[in-house]
This record gives sequence, structure tokens and C-alpha cells, in this order.
Amino acid sequence: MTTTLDVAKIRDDFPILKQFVHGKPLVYLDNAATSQKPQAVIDSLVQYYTTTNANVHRGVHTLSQQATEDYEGARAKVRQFIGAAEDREIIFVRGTTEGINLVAQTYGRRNIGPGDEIIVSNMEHHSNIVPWQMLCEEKGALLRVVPINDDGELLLDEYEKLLGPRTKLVSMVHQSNSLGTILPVAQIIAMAHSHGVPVLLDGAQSVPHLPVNVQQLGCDFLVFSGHKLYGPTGIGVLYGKAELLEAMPPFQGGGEMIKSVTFEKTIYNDLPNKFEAGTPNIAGAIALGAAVDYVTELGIDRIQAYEHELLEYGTRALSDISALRIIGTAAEKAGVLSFVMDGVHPHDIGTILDTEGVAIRTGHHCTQPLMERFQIPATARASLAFYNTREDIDVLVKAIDRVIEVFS
Ligand code: 7TS
Repeated sequence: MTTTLDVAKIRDDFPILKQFVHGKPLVYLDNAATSQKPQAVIDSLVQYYTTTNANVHRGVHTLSQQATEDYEGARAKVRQFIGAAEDREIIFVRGTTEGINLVAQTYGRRNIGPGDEIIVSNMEHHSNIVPWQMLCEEKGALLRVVPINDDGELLLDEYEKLLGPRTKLVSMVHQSNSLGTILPVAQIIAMAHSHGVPVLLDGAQSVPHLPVNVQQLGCDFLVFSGHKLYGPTGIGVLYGKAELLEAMPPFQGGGEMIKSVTFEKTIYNDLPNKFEAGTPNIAGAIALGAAVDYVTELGIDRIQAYEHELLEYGTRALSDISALRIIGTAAEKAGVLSFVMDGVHPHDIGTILDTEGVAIRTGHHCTQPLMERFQIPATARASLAFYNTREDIDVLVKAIDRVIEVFS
């Protein structure tokens, strides 16, 4: 296996990368927000609506059978991609946010009561904070937060202290969207399990960028979004261990999630249908399957190695700019370069970079408690994908020089 990717060839697969913005070639460095789509994913959507469109699991007619086969085929691809044991452990949802809310409203409501505790970290996305706060408010439970150090690394000894008989769930980000920190999830899971506590991993940022195998990790739940994995918006995945999903009540009621309905009693369907009420995002799931095929073809190990090399190049380049401070300097880190500049609001950095064709995100990145931890309102964030190049970083650096010029 070669360790490098043929990035010039890969870039040809992404039509949007050929665009110009403000007359400059687009340099897309906002991959943590959403990633671009290869032609194969776009074609999959078009092909579905052109040749197959029908509802799933319902019709005896040919198109419905084909749509069902393709939809279930996508489930099998996702199962294999994350190393789950069974297809029925893969629930299609709208995205990471819906996946976490599903677990909070079903597993959480059933298993968490007054005085119980849920552990998260200081670097969670709001999607992995607010659903638990809502549950805690309803149940009289408590959210406990594992602190981090100045590099943005989780303090494992503090985590150990928080684990106890009241802990009912650990819900933790695998890779921070704002800092790039990769958390030591194998250890986090082992420690929780030694207390008999299940673990949900927020894989929104990790699944697209590093190998994630749920059986090797032993996590109890994993959630991620299709749109960050080079797939469409509006589709995502909740993985759960079968025995946990079996024991959970349904999330939403409606069609598809039932075996039989009378006005006296409804019998719920088996997994995974129990959690997929209503007509699902059929086209989205099938196109997510195409995205998984694309990433698998490139090789997630090679993607990780390439992006790591690019991160190191970018880190060196940004470190040379004295007016700039990188936020998030963990030893274990993936392709995120968050930074602040003295006397310049991140929003202004983002605006000037845009005029140079460079797309980054600025703001709190839906991690306000993390911003508070670093005592900053916001950062400018460049986030990498496998179609980015050293030239992209060079353009970023030049555009930052332009920011310095404007503000000097
Ligand atoms: N968890 C993490 C770690 C994330 O990075 C995001 C999105 C979510 C959850 C929510 O995912 P969604 O697909 O349900 O919206 N993060 C970002 C970001 O960093 N910039 O825009 C969205």
C-alpha cells in the first residue's frame, strides 16, 4: 500500500473545487463544518431520483424493491465501514445532533433519574451538551464536565475522579471540532466500563478523518453526520449495541416503526426500523453509501496519514507568524488549525480571507464553554480534508499576511 494519495487526481473528483470566489481559485478550508462532495456522491443522488425513486419497505413493485435494496445496501456499507457486528445496529438519522437527541430521549429518559450523573468534556459541541442538559432538567440529574489543559487535552485523572456510582453515561467527543484534539477514547471507554458505565462517542469529526471501529473500541453508541463524510446533508448515523437498542423505547412514533397498530395497542417493529419512523432520507442514505465507498477506496489510513502530514506543514507555517496564536496544541491532533490574532476579530480575518478565495470558519464553532475555557470569544479555524494541499496552506498564509497588512 502506498502511503500517499494522488491529490491532483482526487481534486478532479470534486467539481466545486474548480470554482472561483471573488475572482480567486477557491481554497476550501472549512471541512469541519461540512466537506465537499465527490462526483460519485452527486451522481448517486441524481441516479436515484432518475431511475429508482420509490418508497422503501412498502411496495411489491420493482422500483420500491430496488430502492429498498439500495437503502439497506447503504446500511450494510456503513456497518462495515465502522466495524459494527450487525446491520440492525445502524440507525439512519438526520445527523449527529439528531443521533444524540435520540439517545438522550430514549436511553436517557429510561435509564437516568434524580441525582444521576452524565459526564461530558469541556470541549463538546453544543449538540453534545444541550440534549443532556434538557434531560438533566427533566430528571433532576447532573451534568459533570471533565476539564482540559491549556493544550486542549483531556485531564484523564480528573475524569477518573468524576466516575462513580452515580455516573450513568459518558458522552464524549472523539475529535474536537474547534481544537482538533483526538481524545484517548480507548482509555475513556475502558475506564467507564470498569464502572459499568456505557459510553457514547460523538464521531462527527473523527469518522471522516481516522479509522473508527466500534467493536475494537467497544463504545456503546457512536454518532456521526453524512455531510462531514463527503456525503449529503440530512443523513447521519447512530450506531448502538444491539442489546442496548433493543431495550430502548422508540424515539418517534409513526409509519415504519410499527409491526401492528390498533387503537388499543401498538406493537413496535424490530431494529433498525423501530427507530426510523416515517419515510427516511432514502436518497441521502444511498448517497452516503457512495461516500463510504469513495473513502474506503482511498483508504481511511492513508487519508489520516496524508492529513496529518498536511497538519504538520500548516502548523509550522502558522507558527512562523508572530501575530498569530494557535488554539489547540494537543500532542494527539487531527487537521484543525484554530487561531486568534492580536487586535483582530476572527470575523474580520474570515472576511478578508474570503476576498482571497479562502473559506474558513470563524466564531465559537458551537463550543462556547470551550471558548470560555480559553477566555476568547471566538477563533478563526482552518480545517483540512484529503483534497487540500500544501499550496492551499501557502495561500492561507499569504491571505493572513494580507490581514496583518490591513490591520497594521
Ligand atoms: N459534534 C461535533 C464534534 C461537531 O463538530 C458537529 C458539527 C456536531 C456535533 C453537529 O453535527 P450536525 O451535523 O448534527 O450539525 N460541527 C460543526 C462545526 O465545527 N462547524 O459547523 C458545524
